[in-house]
Amino acid sequence: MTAERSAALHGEVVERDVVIVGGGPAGLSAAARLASAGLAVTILDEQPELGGQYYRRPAPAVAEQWGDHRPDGGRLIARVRAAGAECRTGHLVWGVDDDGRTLLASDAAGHPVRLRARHLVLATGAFERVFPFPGWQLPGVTTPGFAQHLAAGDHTTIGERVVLAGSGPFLLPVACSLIELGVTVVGIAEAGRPYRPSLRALGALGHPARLRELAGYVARLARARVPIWQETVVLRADGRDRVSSVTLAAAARPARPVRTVEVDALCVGYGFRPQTDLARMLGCAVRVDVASGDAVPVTDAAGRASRADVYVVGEAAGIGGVHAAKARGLAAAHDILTREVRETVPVAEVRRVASARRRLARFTALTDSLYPGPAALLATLAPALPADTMVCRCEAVRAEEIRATAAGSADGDLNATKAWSRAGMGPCQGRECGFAVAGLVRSVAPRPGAGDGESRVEVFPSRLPVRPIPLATLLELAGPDSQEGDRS
Ligand SMILES: Cc1cc2nc3c(=O)[nH]c(=O)nc-3n(C[C@H](O)[C@@H](O)[C@H](O)COP(=O)(O)OP(=O)(O)OC[C@H]3O[C@@H](n4cnc5c(N)ncnc54)[C@H](O)[C@@H]3O)c2cc1C
Repeated sequence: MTAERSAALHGEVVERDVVIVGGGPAGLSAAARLASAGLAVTILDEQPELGGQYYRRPAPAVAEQWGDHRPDGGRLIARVRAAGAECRTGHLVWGVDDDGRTLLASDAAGHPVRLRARHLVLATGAFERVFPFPGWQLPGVTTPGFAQHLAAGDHTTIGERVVLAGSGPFLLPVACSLIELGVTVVGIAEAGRPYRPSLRALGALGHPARLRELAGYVARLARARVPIWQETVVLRADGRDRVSSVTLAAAARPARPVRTVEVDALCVGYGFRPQTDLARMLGCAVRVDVASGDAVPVTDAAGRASRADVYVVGEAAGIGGVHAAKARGLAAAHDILTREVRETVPVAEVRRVASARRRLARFTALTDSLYPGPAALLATLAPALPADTMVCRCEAVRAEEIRATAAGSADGDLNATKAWSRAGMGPCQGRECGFAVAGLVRSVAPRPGAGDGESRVEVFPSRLPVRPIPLATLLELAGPDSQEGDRS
C-alpha cells in the first residue's frame, strides 16, 4: 500500500504524540508517566479491560465478594485515566500499513481504526510456551497461566486434583493459588533441577524481596505437602471425556515412564515467550536471546528499537516479570520525554528506574541460569515426541507429518515446513505449536554447521493480520467502492 493508497483507506484516523499497544504493567507505566507530562497518549488493548496479564481485572461480582487480588493494578489504571491518556480497550492492533508506520487496528465492534504517532511503544507482553504430548487436547489439560487466571481472577478452579508440569518459577505461584482455593495439587513436575542448594542459587541472597516471595511459595507448598518432582516431564495424558491420569517421565529419557498419577486437571507450560509480531512487522531488528533461545527485539537500555520511533517494553522485549516490565515502561517514557523536550525528567527518578531495571535484569539472568534453557529442553523433547501426536491443533497436523515435510520437500527450512505441512498456518499463527514445530524440524534437519544451532529457537515470520479479524473490517477499511465491487 503506497501513501496514496493509504490515504484512500476508510475508517477513523488517530494522530497522537505517543501510541502504546498493550495495557499491561509495562504499557500502563509508560502511559501514566507520559500523559502526566502533558503528551497526547493513546493506549490500546485488545482485551475489554486494561491490566494485561498480571493486573487482569477481576469480574465485578468476584471483586465484590472477594476483593481485588491486585489492587495496585486498579490504582495504576486509575492514574493512567486521571492523567488524561486516551484508553481504547477492545482494540486489536492487527497490522501495519505499507507506509511502515501507520498501525491498523479494529475497535470492539470490528470497525477499522488507523493510528499514527511520533513515538510507538509496543508493550504487547508474552504468551505461554507450550510443548505438546499425547493427550494434550483432552478437556482438563490447560496452561498454568489459564489456571492462574481462573483461580486468582475468577475464584474458579480448573479441577480438584491437579498436576502442574513444565518448567520455570511460575509453576509455584500457580500451585499456591490453587491450594488457596482448596484444590489438591498432587505434585509439580519440573523439567529442570532448580530447587537444590548450589553456589549459583546463593546469588538469590542479593535479591531479598524476590527471595522472600519464593520462600513464601515454597513454605506454602511444603505445608500442603506438595511434592516437586525435579527433572521430570509429561509423557502423556489419558482419559475418555476428560483427562483422568498423567504419566510422567525422566526429563533425560522423555520416552520412559516413571510414574502415573490420577488427576482431573493438568497444567503444562514452559514459561513465556515474548510477543514480537508487531515489532517484527514494523521492521525492528531482532536478536537471539542467549538464555531462552527466542528471538527478541534489539533495544537499547530505554527500550528504543532499531527504529528510532519505536520502543519495545515489558515482556515483549524479553521475559523478566512484572517489576521489570514496569521499569522498562518507565525507562521508555523517560527517553520519550527527554526527546520531546517537554520536561526534564528529574535525574534521581531516571537513576532510580535505571537501577531497578539493572537489578531486575540480574535477577532474571540468575533465574534463567537455574532453570533449563528452552532450546536445550526442545532438543531433548522434540526427538522423543510420538509420531501420531497432534502438534498443530488449528490445522490438525501431527508430529510425523511435520518431520516428514521438514526432511523432504521443505529441506530443513522452518517456514517451508509451515507452508507445506500447514502447521502454524491457523488462527493462532504458531503461537501454540511454533516452539514444537521448530524443534521437530531441527530434530530431523539440523542446521548446517550447527554449534549455535542448538541454542536458538526459530520463529515463524510475522504475518498480516497478526490475529484473526472479520472480513467486514477489511471491507470497511477498503471503502464502499470495494464493497460494491465485491458484490458484483
Ligand atoms: C497467560 C499468562 C498469565 C500470566 N500470569 C501471571 C501471573 O499471574 N503472575 C505473574 O507474575 N506473571 C504472570 N504472567 C507473566 C506476565 O506477562 C507479567 O510478567 C506481566 O503481566 C508482563 O507485563 P507486560 O505489560 O509486559 O505484558 P502483559 O501484561 O502481557 O500485557 C500485554 C497486553 O498487550 C495486549 N496486546 C498484545 N498484543 C496486542 C495487539 N496486537 N493489539 C492490542 N493489544 C495487544 C494484551 O491484550 C495484554 O493486555 C502471565 C503471562 C501470561 C502469558
